[in-house]
Amino acid sequence: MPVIERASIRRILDSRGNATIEVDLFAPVRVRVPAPSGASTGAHEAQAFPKGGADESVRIFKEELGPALKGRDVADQEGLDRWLREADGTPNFSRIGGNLATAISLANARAAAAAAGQPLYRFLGGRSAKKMPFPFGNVIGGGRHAVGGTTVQEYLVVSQGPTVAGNVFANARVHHLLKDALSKKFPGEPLGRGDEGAWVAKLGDEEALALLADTCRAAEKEVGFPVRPAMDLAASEFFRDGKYHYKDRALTPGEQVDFLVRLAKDHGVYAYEDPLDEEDFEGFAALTKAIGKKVVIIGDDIYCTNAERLRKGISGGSGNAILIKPNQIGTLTETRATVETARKAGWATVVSHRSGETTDDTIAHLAVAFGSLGIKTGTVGGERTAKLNELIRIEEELHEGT
Ligand code: 2PG
Ligand code: MG
Repeated sequence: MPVIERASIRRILDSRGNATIEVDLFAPVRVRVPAPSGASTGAHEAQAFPKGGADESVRIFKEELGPALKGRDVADQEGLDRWLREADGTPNFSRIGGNLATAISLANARAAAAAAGQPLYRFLGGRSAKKMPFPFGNVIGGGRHAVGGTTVQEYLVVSQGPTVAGNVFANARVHHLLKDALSKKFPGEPLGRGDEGAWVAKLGDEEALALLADTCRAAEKEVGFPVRPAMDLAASEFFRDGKYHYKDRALTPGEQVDFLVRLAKDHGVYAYEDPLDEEDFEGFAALTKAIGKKVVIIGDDIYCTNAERLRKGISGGSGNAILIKPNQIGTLTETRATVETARKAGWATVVSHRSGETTDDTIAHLAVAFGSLGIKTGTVGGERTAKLNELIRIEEELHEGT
């Protein structure tokens, strides 16, 4: 395979207006991969940027990593990823920044796929990459992604029809229907949108779920296939002094499990992400024991795409699915190892965007390559539709058998 002839970097905007970085590799064809950033970050995830921010990552790349990339064979992904770890020298990429490592690592995969003349999903997933993920679309939000919204970070719609194109449009239909429902509920009041394009309104947490569940039922009647509600609670963000603090109540971990069991039953919840604090492996296990046969229980902040933490979760039954965000761990090789650990244990994977995104579409390819159950990447907004539209194109390509 070809070698990297040249590498460059620049500081660009993410969707929140913050600085992030973007890496170009020339091998010899140019590939380009930027990196996104989270707001509700897990305590155990890679540090996105070193002290000094994106500027410091740019400096390190220009002075150190960029020149050293020259001459590397793009076929050696694992060697590159090991080298990135060594070059960083910290457990959480705090010296060079997890975003820099992720952008270099994924750009190399893009370069190798280009050299092989294959789309990335096929290059990484082989011939068996043909299952399309269900899109998980954020439609009502709060938490750290919005001001004045729900305590729960995300209320999502998961459409489950036969095609990804149909599901993407069904999710968008729910977003539209919710606009109508919310304008009717709060006549004349302004209606906002959060970082991921979800509606932000003065709703209680169960009220938001009930409204979403009703709207999903209405959409389901129109489209004729299952359209289900889901939630990313990002519960660590409102867990303080041993309790989960909602606007109208504070719940102990045991009460939180009972509350979520009841909500799932009353509103037909399809999936819960981060339903409990990121250190509460027992709470995750109790909830999974209670409803894990019917509900997808996804760990995000608790696992941080980290195979070691996931193994602990698997051995204790703390969930049945894991959220996969490459920049939580920093390299493609480690991301793949985590996906493989999940697969062997029979856990589902959901590949995810970050709240501060770019128009990059790499995660659409990863979700197909990994054979993931889902992809969480919003419903509307250019940086979200970049991934959703790429899924539609991939599906078309798979149909044509190219
Ligand atoms: C999450 C993500 C994406 P952030 O919690 O799952 O929705 O948010 O990128 O802010 O961590
Ligand atoms: Mg999350």
